[in-house]
Amino acid sequence: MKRRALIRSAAALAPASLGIPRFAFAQGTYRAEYKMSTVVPPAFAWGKGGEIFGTLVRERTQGRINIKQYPGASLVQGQQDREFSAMRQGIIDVLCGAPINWSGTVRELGVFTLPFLFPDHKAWDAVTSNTAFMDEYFALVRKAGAEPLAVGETGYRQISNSKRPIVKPEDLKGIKVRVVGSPMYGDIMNSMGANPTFMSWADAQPALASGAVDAQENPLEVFLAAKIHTLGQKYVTKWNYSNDILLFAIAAPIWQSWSAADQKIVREAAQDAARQQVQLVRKLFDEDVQRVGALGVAVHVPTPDELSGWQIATRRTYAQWKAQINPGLISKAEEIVAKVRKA
Ligand code: X2X
Repeated sequence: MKRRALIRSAAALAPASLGIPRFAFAQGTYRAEYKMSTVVPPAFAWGKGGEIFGTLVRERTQGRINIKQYPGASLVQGQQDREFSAMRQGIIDVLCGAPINWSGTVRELGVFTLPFLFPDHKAWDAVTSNTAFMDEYFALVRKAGAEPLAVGETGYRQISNSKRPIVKPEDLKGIKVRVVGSPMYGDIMNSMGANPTFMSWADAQPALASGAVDAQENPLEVFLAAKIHTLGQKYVTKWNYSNDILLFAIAAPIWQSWSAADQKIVREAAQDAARQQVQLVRKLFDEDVQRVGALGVAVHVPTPDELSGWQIATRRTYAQWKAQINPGLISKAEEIVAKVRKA
């Protein structure tokens, strides 16, 4: 037998017959577990996306890569705004999260969350599937220390509150609203007349229950899965003001420790998981007015005129944050959106 053929047949036989660990054929040393952080558990489309990803990777690598999900951002004690820096410190290996939560660490990744940037899913899809745009965005993720694999969708964020229907900006006056630790969301709420307060998701629920805050904003799939109506939230306005991506990414040193073949498997698994996750979010989006309404919550769907009222109220904040986040890339997103609007 020729030497090359010998090696090939030895390699084919090795794992089973010689008891050589499967990872011996990979590039680096593989860990027994890779830690993935998600803010919410698999009962939510977001957490489900993470779960699907982990399962697909485990199946397709025959267990070589074992991604374990830690929901509730428990690897950072619920402080979701620490996820990205914890990833850089080696505490988190796998991200399945919303860049809005990382705005204190990597502000330039927050290009998707500007108020009313994406009027509808068609616009959102046009930007997130634009190769040139996403290449540029992914280069920023790489520069920040992670290998980006795929984007899912966290979902359009809607406001809910315990006080009154929110139809026009004046209605938000004096309403204390919990927002995630993003100064941009704070500014948006201020510009709409509300009184924002920053809080982690873990702290938000008791604060709503006790009445320490009057309002919150989240995709309605989160409202439903977390049963926010049981926390005194009686009014919802479906104003579709912000829709972040759900970024699937791997800490750079971990990514580099995997073989090229495994990298390919993991990337494809993330893309498949993201596709399924987006489908889940969209299905819930289509049903949410009816499902939230069925809980006895008053859901207001703004008219186009009411929507432009909100947009006007946030225009200055939009411009300020566009300048601070990434004006070049955001201009490109605006151009893509303008093009599909005309089409
Ligand atoms: O905390 C929230 O509101 C949540 C779950 O939507 C995020 O992590 C951004």
